Amino acid sequence: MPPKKKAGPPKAPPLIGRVGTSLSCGIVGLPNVGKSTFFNVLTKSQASAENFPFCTIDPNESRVPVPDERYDFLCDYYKPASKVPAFLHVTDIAGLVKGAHEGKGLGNAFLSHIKAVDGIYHVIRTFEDEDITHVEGEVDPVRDLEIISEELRLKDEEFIEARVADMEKKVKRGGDKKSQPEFDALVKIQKFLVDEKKWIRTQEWSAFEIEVLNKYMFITSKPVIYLVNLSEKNYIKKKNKWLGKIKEWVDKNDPGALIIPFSAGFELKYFLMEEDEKKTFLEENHTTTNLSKIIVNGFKALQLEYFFTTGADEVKAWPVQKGTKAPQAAGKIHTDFEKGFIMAEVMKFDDFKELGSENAVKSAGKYRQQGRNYIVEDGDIILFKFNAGAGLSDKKKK
Ligand SMILES: Nc1nc2c(ncn2[C@@H]2O[C@H](COP(=O)(O)OP(=O)(O)O)[C@@H](O)[C@H]2O)c(=O)[nH]1
Ligand SMILES: [Mg+2]
Repeated sequence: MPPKKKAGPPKAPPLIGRVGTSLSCGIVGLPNVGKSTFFNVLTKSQASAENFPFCTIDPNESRVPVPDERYDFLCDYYKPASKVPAFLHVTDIAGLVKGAHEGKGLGNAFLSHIKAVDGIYHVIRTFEDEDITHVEGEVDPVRDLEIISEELRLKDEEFIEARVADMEKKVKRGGDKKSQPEFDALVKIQKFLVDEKKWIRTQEWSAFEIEVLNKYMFITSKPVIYLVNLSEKNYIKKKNKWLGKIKEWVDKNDPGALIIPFSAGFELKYFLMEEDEKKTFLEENHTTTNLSKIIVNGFKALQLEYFFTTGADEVKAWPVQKGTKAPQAAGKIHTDFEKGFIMAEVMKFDDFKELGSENAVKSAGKYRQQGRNYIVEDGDIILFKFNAGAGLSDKKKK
């Protein structure tokens, strides 16, 4: 396991990963820890809560609306004909077992699924239930964390060893000078991953190193959220003997990573209740469902955010990667918007909510015209102005 890191403020995750907005989180863990229960309740409950058609891409793949009070407010305000929230794509990946990296269980197939996702929900089991076998015998989530994390690291190890050996031939013996910088970066990554047994996401990398990392999409470079599956009773009491040990392990090995306790059993029971029953149940138990928190944080972990376009026709959330500039954000709506970009007229959601209307925001001088270098902020309400002819010809139309 990676040795202890010096304590310090958690670092912002580096921008490692695929570019795009249809990024997905995969649910990973040992068998029988509650992954599928969680996946099913997540996709079904969000589908009904948002009154949005349940969208199945594949039995193990789905997309769930990202809950957001700002979006709800805008929908209430405009009562638009069409409403489109932001979505998080989620994949239920079948259980990994010890030795998966060398093909145990259905090993390699599962690992290729993990390679295909951009973020990981690592589910660990703390609930006891004699009827539900634990592959390792008894319940011990810290041991399980070690097993899964090590399988994932070993898969990266196997990959990088092969890649370094291959490039060594080209660079050292074949005289391929052009590949030297990439080779050097890979050797550095290899030392970190193989010799120090650390995960790529726990280190800061240079821009060039990130470029190399993004060429290969290592599993340990993906952000992880730890989901602790508690029994219903423990979840309601917010108590379980493993919680402290899990936090200790995560702080030591994956500093800054988020741990979210939940209960798949509780969420399932809650989902199956009648609407009026739900409210009383939560009140009586002084508790709440944790699914929204899990979705919102999964979306954030992928370095995604969104801006809104609003009106009587449509209220829509448009996912963009953090740090996206106005013309590229406009390009999400239509490529012509980017090509012919003139400006972005931006209202902050809080101003809109506080002042009550677009006109009031304008009168208060808070409706801003922003240029090409404006970096879009999460929750911005934007109207793009663009030159409609710019996309059609190279010459600028009047
Ligand atoms: N007691 C209890 N059982 C659970 C809980 N979550 C899942 N299970 C049960 O554990 C078994 C395995 O769950 P499943 O979601 O299929 O696990 P997976 O193999 O990780 O996908 C099923 O019988 C579930 O009903 C929980 O929070 N409490
Ligand atoms: Mg399953």
